[in-house]
Amino acid sequence: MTKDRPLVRKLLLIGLLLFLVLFFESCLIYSDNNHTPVLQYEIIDDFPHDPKAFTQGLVWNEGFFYEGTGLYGQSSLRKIEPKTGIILNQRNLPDNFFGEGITIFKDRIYQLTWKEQTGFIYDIETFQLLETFSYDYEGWGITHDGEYLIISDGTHLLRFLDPFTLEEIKQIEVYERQNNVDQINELEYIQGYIYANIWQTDKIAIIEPESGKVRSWLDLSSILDTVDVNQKIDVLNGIAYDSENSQLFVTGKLWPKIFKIRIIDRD
Ligand SMILES: [Ca+2]
Repeated sequence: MTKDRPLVRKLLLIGLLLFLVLFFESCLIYSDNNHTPVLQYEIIDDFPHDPKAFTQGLVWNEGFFYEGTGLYGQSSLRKIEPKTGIILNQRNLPDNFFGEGITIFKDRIYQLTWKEQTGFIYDIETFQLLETFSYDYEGWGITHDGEYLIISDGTHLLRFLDPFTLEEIKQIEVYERQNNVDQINELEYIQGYIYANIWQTDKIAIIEPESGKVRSWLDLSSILDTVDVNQKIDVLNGIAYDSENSQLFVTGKLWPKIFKIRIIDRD
């Protein structure tokens, strides 16, 4: 019996070590699962942006930026030449409408308004108003996934609408771990994910459209450090994507530049 004791001790020690290794490993996996990755980016290029444009919607379509601007008395829809920033076409909203997000679906431009519960649909070539529609929530951002319009209302909800009947098909709740992510603003659907500005932050959430889970973040808080800013600026807002050339563009309200960026470490 006494001869066996060192062996028992050895076995117990090995068992304890094994337990500790497995315990700490599981802790590491647990903490990794709890961590939402923050992606790095680099600036590829920049383009002029009207520093008076209170950007509420930004889209790329066939070589041009389309922008929706806000504020009462200053809201507009614009087509812009990227290199020069020249406004090629502009339609102003009536003074009592605060323009919000825009998206382009099958040659029709959809534009939301903030508290007016009214959406406008225009012809992409002429900017002629084709249709108006109404909704019973605040209009913030809009994009589409090729099938449905996707709309944010400043909460953590994203609503999916039929682009023809404007009927609401479903909603998803956006969350990170157990917490809702609200103040969801300008949107862009990019390669199967919804990219969303979060109001009053310099962050973009990258959201899984089925579950609403934020799978990663893009932190753009230092992107304006590269530019001399002499005038008042507001928050990051405006994401556009050139799907043909896989190019991502971002800007902000009253920002003097639109940046073309590349995400470095996609997870
Ligand atoms: Ca957009």
